Amino acid sequence: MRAEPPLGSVGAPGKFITFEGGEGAGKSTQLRHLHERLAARGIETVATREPGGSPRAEILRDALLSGRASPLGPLGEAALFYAARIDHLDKLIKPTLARGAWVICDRFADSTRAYQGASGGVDQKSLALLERAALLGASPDLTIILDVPPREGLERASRRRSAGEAADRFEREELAFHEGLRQAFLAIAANEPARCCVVNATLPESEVAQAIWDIVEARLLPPECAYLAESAAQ
Ligand code: T5A
Repeated sequence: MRAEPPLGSVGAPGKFITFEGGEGAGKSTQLRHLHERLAARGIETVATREPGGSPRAEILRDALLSGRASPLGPLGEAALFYAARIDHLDKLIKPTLARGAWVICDRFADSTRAYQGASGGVDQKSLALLERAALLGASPDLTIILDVPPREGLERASRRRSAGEAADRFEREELAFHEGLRQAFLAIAANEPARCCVVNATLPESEVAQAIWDIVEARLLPPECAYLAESAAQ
């Protein structure tokens, strides 16, 4: 049986931060910036991603992003994203938080809500059941939602791909699918303001990084903690 302690603010000493948004919003780029800033503060941090993040979840990532799982339909794919997430939580996220390190993760459950739910058409009730069974109350302490118009994000993602590399199964969806995603992420942020912050990701990379750092400092690093971390880093 899986252990039940909730993550983040209620259950574990470490902090759990997720990055969400559409294709090419800059999540991986900003994850790297935040990792560096936290390290400079002396905070041990593990950077990870979804789908994936543990060896078994990486196998499912391959099936999901290649499109081999798409004949299962959006509900079947959602179940696979959750199968991967259960392993990722059990093998990496929960043990890391439990020993007091922080976890920063490129995508998490909000992506399933947006991609398979709002844009993929899986009904909210089925997704909520999957989420409840798999997460057992676990939730990020903070979710940064990087907001960028889908056309711009898709152009960035396509520029970044090396010549000859194909778009993945979700990048190949129509623009309307990506517009729906953007609205879904904004709706999640509006519904859960205590957990989510929207950042304008059309700004230059360094400005986005600074905006994220300001949020992390204000929400997760109380002044006395920032002082201690600064002393430890010297
Ligand atoms: N998925 C995932 C689901 O459907 N359900 C789920 O439950 C989960 C977890 C994962 C796919 O799986 C789907 C969603 C996705 O389609 P992925 O390969 O992990 O796919 O890729 P994504 O998460 O979609 O991320 P991307 O690779 O598209 O982009 P990022 O990480 O958001 O962007 P990044 O940092 O790589 O930047 C893209 C380019 O833009 C530049 C960068 O240098 C890079 O070239 N850039 C900027 N340019 C201008 N201004 C800025 N501010 C910039 N920031 C970055």
